[in-house]
Amino acid sequence: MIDMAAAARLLTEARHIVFLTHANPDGDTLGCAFALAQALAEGRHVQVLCPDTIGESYHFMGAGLPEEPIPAGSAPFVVAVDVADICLLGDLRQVYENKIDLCIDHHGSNRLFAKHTLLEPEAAATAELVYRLLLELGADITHRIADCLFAGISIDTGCFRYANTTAQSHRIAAELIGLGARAAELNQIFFETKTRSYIALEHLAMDSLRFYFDGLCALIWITQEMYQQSGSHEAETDHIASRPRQIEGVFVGATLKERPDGSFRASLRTRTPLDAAAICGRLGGGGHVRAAGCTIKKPRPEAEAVLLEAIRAELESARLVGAE
Ligand SMILES: [Mn+2]
Repeated sequence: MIDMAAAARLLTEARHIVFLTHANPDGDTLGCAFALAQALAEGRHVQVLCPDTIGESYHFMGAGLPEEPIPAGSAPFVVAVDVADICLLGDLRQVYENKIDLCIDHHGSNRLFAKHTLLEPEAAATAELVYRLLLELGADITHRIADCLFAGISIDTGCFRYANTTAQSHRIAAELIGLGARAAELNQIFFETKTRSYIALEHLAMDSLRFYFDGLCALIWITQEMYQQSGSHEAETDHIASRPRQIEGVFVGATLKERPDGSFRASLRTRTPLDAAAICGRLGGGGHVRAAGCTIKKPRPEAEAVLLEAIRAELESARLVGAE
């Protein structure tokens, strides 16, 4: 583990730097990689590598970055950003395993796989560390770099709503806005704008909404037929799964997604004091306290029955319904 000053020294001395993001990349990993690459581009060869396709809403981050690949035969300084575990590097793992010089991260679960690690678990986003690192480097924080880092903080804090949001998150975001970050525009892109196919799918799914246990549980279905009708796909369903829990009085929001093989993926979202991981654990799944999932290999009516039974058991152990 190293501190901010030591990390800054390592980056200053490097001439060729490769920045690696995690697979299934989000705004924090991409924002950090592109902010660092832009801030360090002058007088160096820099490159950002991402194991997966970068979503269209993030394309602005790489704009203006010189497309100069690292010269062949050189051994670049390799930096992983927002990567807690080597497994999260996807296809890049084979190439860079044991070759990562520096990891900059905020996950308390970081496996310390890099030669040097700059880690701050209290930070809501790696972008908070990268901002302070750029100050340490005396880098010129352009409005584009400010956009990248603001996006990282906003996305990792759920638009400054999650419990991980701190005074530091707000302070750094405020400084980034002062440096030209387009806060309102970026938040609209990431938290408001939805595709038409997403809205069509959400409409169909919400139409299937049913309440159970006197309104303590709300359940929706997403079927293969709904994907076909809406033109949407499973990657777009994450946000839909959080909708049933938003309803007043609901403690368990359940979404049953039909798989192409006819099995169902249950996504559960709960409120205090209900444990989503405990419900899913009864059916062979798991996850976090407020968000968990499991796979149910049964036809539709039975799938619903076993899930409701697991929910009932958890409602009873939390004494929200009386045992029969
Ligand atoms: Mn992050």
